[in-house]
Amino acid sequence: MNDNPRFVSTLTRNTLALILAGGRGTRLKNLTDWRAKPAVPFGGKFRIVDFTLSNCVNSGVRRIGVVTQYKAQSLIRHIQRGWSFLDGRFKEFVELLPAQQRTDEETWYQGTADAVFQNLDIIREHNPNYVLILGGDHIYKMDYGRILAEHAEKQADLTIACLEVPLKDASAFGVMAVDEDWRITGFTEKPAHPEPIPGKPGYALVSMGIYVFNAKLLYEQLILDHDLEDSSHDFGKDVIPRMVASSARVYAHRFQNSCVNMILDAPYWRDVGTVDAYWEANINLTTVTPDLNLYDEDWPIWTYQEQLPPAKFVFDDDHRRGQALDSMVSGGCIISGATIRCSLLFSNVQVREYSTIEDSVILPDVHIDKHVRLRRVIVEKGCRIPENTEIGFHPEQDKQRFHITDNGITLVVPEMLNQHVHHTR
Ligand code: ADQ
Ligand code: ADP
Repeated sequence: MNDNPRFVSTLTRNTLALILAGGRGTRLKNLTDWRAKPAVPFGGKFRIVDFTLSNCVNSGVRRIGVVTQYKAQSLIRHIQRGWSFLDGRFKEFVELLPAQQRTDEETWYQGTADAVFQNLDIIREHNPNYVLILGGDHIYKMDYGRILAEHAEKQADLTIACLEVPLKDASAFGVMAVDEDWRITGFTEKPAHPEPIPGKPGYALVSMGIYVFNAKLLYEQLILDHDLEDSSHDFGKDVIPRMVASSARVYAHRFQNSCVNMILDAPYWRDVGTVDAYWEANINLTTVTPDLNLYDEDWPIWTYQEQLPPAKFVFDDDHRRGQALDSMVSGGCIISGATIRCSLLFSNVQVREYSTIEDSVILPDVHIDKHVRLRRVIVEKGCRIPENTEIGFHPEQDKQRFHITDNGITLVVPEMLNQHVHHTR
């Protein structure tokens, strides 16, 4: 390890992070009808992108650009409200980089490399030594100082964060081969038949879509790529395989959690990109020992939150108890004579008497009337669930109105209830 005591902080201070937050996230179905995937609420009070942003801030990488594209309004508003605390006097900022503004062409960003290329002049103005490119779609805690340190020590041109996944899942990722020094010797984006790790059959080494580039080399590579007619202008498909095939020094960095206590907090990196994965990751937080520790004081997850009163649990007129068991209930909620089990309630959810909610994820500003039963349901922001509704008990009937996944999770959005919500928050 380099013996300069300021080694890591010098690296993080000289880094510009770019969060690619333009992905559409179609597999989240109606949850991304009105917002980009990074803006989808997660964990009771956060948005998905808050995890990547918090990783940056907690790592000391505090010059951050967020590249937006698809349905960005909700994301932009969230970032403006929640992430303007960084202080320009310390050269810290979160800057929004919307598509369509920096180009003469009438096109939006093409691939991920194009999204960065189109912001090249802005990146250059900040004059970083390193550019850290991140997706805005994953839930994880990672200290980017470690990957930067490894990058600098190995004198790499590009370092890619990686982890091992079961071979059967590997086709969804960029799959790499490395030598004994972790230098990448092969890289294929989403191969149909991924190669296993030598000596570890059943597993492949995959890219997390997290890249550290030496800034000058990144500029060269993007300009080169932009001029190539047969390029789809994507990091995974074009830029990385080309650099690996050339003599560039491309290294892999093994992902480790930011957390000190590795036993309690095993490495966690989740794509909550499908309705089932989204439900599972949210519900997992309500368990006694969730896979993701949100109580880690050394690694707080920052967000925007409204000032709301604490959750309230009251008896109804018939002396029925309002209660929540094995659940998380956010601020502004009122549970009156209803029972909540194994569920996650975001803010400002009201549940009235004789209702029961089980194994469900309820997004903000939902009102649930009397005698409602919900099981294995995700309810979108702003829904009003009328008296006597049952969802999750009669699949054939539910299928007519709602979206049901292969695992039997029902997604309910206002349009499916014939409601048009006026969003004021
Ligand atoms: P994917 O996630 O499939 O694979 P992609 O769809 O390009 O790649 O998305 C990467 C990130 O960029 C996402 O956060 C997405 O929201 C965002 N994004 C996509 N297009 C964008 C655009 N035009 N403008 C702004 N943002 C955009 C990538 C790598 C794989 C790697 C996986 C890990 O290509 O090699 O294994 O990530 O999840
Ligand atoms: P978020 O909760 O993610 O911040 P909002 O629900 O506030 O997002 O909506 C983001 C944008 O999409 C707003 O412009 C809002 O008016 C619009 N929108 C959201 N949901 C609906 C809907 N069901 N019908 C019509 N417009 C909607």
